[in-house]
Amino acid sequence: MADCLFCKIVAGEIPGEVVHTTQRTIAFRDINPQAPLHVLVVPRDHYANAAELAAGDPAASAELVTTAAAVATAEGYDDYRIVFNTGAGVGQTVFHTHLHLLAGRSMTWPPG
Ligand code: IU
Repeated sequence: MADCLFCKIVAGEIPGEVVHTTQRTIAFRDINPQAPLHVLVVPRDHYANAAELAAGDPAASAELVTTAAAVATAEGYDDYRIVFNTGAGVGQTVFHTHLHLLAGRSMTWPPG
């Protein structure tokens, strides 16, 4: 998608600090980390949100989660939070599906 920031990171057209890649996903550090570990896992193909990805490419949807788990393990974290924001009303700002992986600090529930 021409104007999608995360499509451009996937394509290598703009830099991202990539920590892990798989056939269907790439994982890179969030530019504004909210925890000691804050990585975004995105599908290589463009889908606007998690539900559209799950409907359109279930294998990639599952691979987001397995990739996040692999990154958490590689970075030494057993406990982590994974989050999909869906819609501007709950804070989604980039409309290319991305799974937030957060770890390394205590977290409250419910989230703010
Ligand atoms: P959100 O769920 O759509 O709000 O998450 C978007 C994330 O993308 C957010 O945490 C930003 O800090 C992050 N991000 C980034 O890592 N690199 C960028 O160039 C931009 C946003 I713009």
